[in-house]
Amino acid sequence: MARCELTHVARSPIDVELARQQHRRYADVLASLGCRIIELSAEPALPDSVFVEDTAVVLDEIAVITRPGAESRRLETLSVAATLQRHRRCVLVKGPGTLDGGDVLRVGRRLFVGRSSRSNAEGIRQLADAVAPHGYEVVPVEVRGCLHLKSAVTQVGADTLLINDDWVDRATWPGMRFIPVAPEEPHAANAACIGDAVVHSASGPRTRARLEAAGLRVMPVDVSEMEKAEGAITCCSVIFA
Ligand code: CIR
Repeated sequence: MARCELTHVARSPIDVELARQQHRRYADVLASLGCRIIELSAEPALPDSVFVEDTAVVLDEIAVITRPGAESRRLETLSVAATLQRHRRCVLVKGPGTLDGGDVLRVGRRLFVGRSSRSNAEGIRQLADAVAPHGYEVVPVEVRGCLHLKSAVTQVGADTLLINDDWVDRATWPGMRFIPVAPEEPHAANAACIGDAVVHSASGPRTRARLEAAGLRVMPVDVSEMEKAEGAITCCSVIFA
């Protein structure tokens, strides 16, 4: 993890043993919410491989295996594809396309995709081609100042998005309700919605208070070591039915 990719975050020492404990606790929280955990083997040669979200976009109908924008991360898709092909028909993003799963926010039958330093127009086009036959529309979204679209916005309720307004424009989602992150917690817009629970980072207590004030049930999880690697809550899993 010490050799992880970093784009908007300064490098600081990562306690790998603590990261392991946090990861175990994260998996336990998902399991407590009814998820069946499929755990992949560690990839010691791939420093960002804990962030499996970036390697695949899984829908009910198919899985799109990405081609991560960071070259150091391309081999991560092999083990993920080998596992996912037991659950879905897999379609691969091919070069020169690049796509990171962290850029893909699904809201109903729409996939909003961040045009980031990791996901390019060709990758987004290939995703759109793969999902169109299944009735999904792909909507490219401009993001600024953060790594991925889901660093800036995630879904926390049927009609509610958690958002950092500095990084993405809420006009992209007309008709949705918004909960803005607390100003002192810019990284707190990343959350995973599982059933009626919102899994959220323990590093965002003020934002958590806003979620709770909106009537949401929040499960805080400490992912401090993943955050030093510019990862967050959604990055550490690929959640599918
Ligand atoms: C990277 O820069 O690719 C990793 N250090 C962090 C990836 C985080 N993934 C995510 O937000 N989906």
